Amino acid sequence: PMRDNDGDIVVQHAKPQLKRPPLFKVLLLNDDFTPMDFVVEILTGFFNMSQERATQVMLQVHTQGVGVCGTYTKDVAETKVHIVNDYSREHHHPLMCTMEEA
Ligand code: TYC
Repeated sequence: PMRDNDGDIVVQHAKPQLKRPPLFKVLLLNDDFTPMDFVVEILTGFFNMSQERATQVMLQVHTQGVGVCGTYTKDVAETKVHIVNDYSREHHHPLMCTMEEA
């Protein structure tokens, strides 16, 4: 057992990990070149959206400049951002995906 300077026994309390992890919004940014169909394909393929929801979100990004694809833990959000950006570059589209703390 550990003792302090006076020789008293010190009980070290481990802090229980009860707190929810910080969440991150994955965002799509508008540009003038990426085809609307390609953005809808991204949203259905990587963010589990229906065709209808994906079309709504795509149009929201198109008109407002930015839109939320989903909210995830940091690791999952980072992975989604990388997968989307890699996929867009492979298809020679400038589509930008990023993230911010919710
Ligand atoms: N603005 C694009 C166009 O007119 C469509 C678009 C929507 C691009 C959403 C990117 O994240 C985006 N073809």
